[in-house]
Amino acid sequence: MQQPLVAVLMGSDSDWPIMRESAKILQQFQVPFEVLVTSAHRTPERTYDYAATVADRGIRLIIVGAGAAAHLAGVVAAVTPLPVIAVPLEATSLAGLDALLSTVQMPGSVPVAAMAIGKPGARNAALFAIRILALSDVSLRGRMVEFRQDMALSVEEKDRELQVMVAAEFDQATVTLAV
Ligand code: RP5
Repeated sequence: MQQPLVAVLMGSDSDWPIMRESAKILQQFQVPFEVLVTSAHRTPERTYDYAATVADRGIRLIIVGAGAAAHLAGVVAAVTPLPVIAVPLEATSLAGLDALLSTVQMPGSVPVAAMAIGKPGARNAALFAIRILALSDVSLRGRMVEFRQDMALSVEEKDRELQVMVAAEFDQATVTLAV
């Protein structure tokens, strides 16, 4: 088993279907990680103990997903010197806006990097962590370059498919096709 470099924390197991997106990206890039459910409110001592020792165990970055009055990322950032990347999650009738504001409005001197609400945020949290790790890992940087190239190719492929659909549906006296 490899030394985990990234920790993926979440306030509840109900956050896992979204935070799984972070895990999927980390696995895709072969970045070893660990996952943990711990709550700033329901298990404050467990959260403190984890945050106080996580850097000493060789973890380099912490991704934190939480919904509602989302204080987990801020509490962890208050305790650990490691960079904390937060994902606000939709868990109440406020659809994640509550978590976004709780996450992003940190007081000065305690930084938390906040991603978008939900799945895109969970994906981006892992990609952001990978970009940071790639600063000192040439092979990881290579995998990131490849990922970006594949993404660009897939957009071009989708455009080709769209052009075919438009050509089939619309009068070409009216629409100009891009290819
Ligand atoms: C937050 O409360 C968790 O991060 C979760 O998003 C939300 C709801 O938790 P459960 O009531 O589903 O356990 O602390």
